[in-house]
Amino acid sequence: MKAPITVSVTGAAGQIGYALLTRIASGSMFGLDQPVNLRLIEIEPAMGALEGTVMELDDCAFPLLNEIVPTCDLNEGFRDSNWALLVGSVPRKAGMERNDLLGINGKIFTGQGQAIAANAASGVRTLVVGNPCNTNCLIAMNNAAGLPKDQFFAMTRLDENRAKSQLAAKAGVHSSDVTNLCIWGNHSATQYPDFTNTRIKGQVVTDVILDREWLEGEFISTVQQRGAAIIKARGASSAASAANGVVDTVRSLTTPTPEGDWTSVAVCSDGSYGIPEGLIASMPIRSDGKTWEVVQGVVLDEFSRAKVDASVAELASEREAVADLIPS
Ligand code: NAX
Repeated sequence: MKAPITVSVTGAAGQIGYALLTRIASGSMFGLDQPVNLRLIEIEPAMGALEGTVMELDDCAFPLLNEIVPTCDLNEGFRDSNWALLVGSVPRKAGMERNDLLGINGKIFTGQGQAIAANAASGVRTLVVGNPCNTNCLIAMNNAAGLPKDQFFAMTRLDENRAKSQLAAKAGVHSSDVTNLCIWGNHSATQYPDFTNTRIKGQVVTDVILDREWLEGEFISTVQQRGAAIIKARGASSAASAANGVVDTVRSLTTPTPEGDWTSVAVCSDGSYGIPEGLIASMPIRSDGKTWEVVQGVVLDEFSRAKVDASVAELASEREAVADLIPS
């Protein structure tokens, strides 16, 4: 049996946490031969609810689940962590401006970044899900002194999966037939699901779906607004699909990317594609199972370039709004 891997999850008593923890503990994330320790982090008022989640995990009697530590202490929560999944954050409330939300959540991620740097295992990788996830990741990364920037990620995989599913439905194929789909930029309503480089059964999408007006209009807005549509239909925001996006992201970073394909994850920009260095922006990534690289040479036509630039401009303005939380 392999030695257990330690996974810290913040917001563990929330609805994504509820859907995510069973996926991790059952082996979906790290494989059916990999035992896991779970360090579950919540704020004090949610510790009672977390206790209930822990009871349910106990009652699953998962063969791979080695240990569960529920805590509201960040040092304990990130101790020896190999993966830090930062799901918890404060939701936007009525009357709250986007910049207020950036500030409130930003403060959470300074402390978490510091605690990860101080307590986690060497080589810890951090994936931020809690919104605004790109900028929260930027703050955590910049407050995690000494940790390499290429080990911080923010999630856009749910958006990628949503986009694949929309294209597959339009083309009458299975979503697994859709490859090379990149979400560019911010996990927000400005994100750009790039259909121009996407392939369906190896063919460029624009040769399969001839309705360019649909691709440029309804397709993009459906993906951008999918979260809101789910809230309207379900009365609650996406949880199972979000948890699935977390599982897919971690698997994509820990297993080799299929030949010729790529996946979407927001990473610290090295300046590729003219995206300012240091921003946490979503772009096409390939992994060898251990390290990752930005796929180079993806051609952005005029339409795509304008969409990418708009989303990146939003990221730059978010960075300005939280400048006081980023140590120089
Ligand atoms: P919930 O409100 O159900 O759960 C959030 C949990 O986080 C709560 O239990 C709360 O007590 C906890 N929390 C708050 N502050 C915390 C802190 N400082 N430390 C530890 N825990 C803390 O939200 P849920 O539906 O689970 O969503 C979680 C986050 O994911 C939200 O920010 C949401 O916007 C974001 N999402 C991100 C997505 C993405 O693709 N990147 C998609 C889904 C989701 O919308």
